[in-house]
Amino acid sequence: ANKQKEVEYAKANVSYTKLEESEFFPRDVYSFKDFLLDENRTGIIAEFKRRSPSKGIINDKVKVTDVTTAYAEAGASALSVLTDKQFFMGRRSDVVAARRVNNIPVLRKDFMIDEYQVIEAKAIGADIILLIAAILSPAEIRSLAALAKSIDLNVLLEVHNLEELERSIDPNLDAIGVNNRNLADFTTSVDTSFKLADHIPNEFMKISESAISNTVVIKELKQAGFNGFLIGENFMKEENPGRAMKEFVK
Ligand code: IGP
Repeated sequence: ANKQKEVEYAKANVSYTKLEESEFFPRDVYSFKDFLLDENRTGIIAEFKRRSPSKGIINDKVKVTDVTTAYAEAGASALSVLTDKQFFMGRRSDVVAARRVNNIPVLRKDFMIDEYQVIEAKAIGADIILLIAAILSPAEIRSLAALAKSIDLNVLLEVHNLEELERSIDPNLDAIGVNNRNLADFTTSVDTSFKLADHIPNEFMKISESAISNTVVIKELKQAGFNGFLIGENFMKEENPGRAMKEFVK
């Protein structure tokens, strides 16, 4: 068993070394918090998402570089780019492409479950990783968040309810996102955010995720203490998502 562990570690080290040789690995990451609190930006984390499990194809006609640069121009505080292939038609090269043409934080939106993905996130040019409380144990969250911090990445924890929030809180997190979409049945309710707002300790940035489709809700979420608003479908469902965001924030 020991021998096998050694082989595993040797393999892992080889591939980690490769990741660390990426041109993006040594760069200074953008601070998620600074961009969320920047008065000249909107607080919107604008998402590039071709498809979703609940809606099927949303938009597979647009280019990640066109959309993300338009989002940034419209005042996005950060970009969210899906890399999950199976459910969201995402690719790691979408993050690379978004990174090359933008100078705001990029979130690698995926189901992170191991160390490799965290190191890979930095290697492909992401500044923020997502840890989903519903699929990770508190010990996993603690160790993945510590690893992310050790290579300067920002960490966004996603929760759906109070129980997930309380068991997952960790000092290495930067932001806590309340997902308004119930992953079990895909129903959405922004009330999930309003209910949890006051339970999120103030040292963390507060993000509301999913099903945000108008600026009145954003105003109310701001009043409830939220600093960030993750919006995907509402923009991506349009032929020109970047223009849709420009209209939205006008
Ligand atoms: C965006 P919407 O309803 O605006 O398209 O939602 C985002 O919150 C959603 O894509 C999301 C997601 C996730 C996707 C939230 N958490 C975890 C994949 C994995």
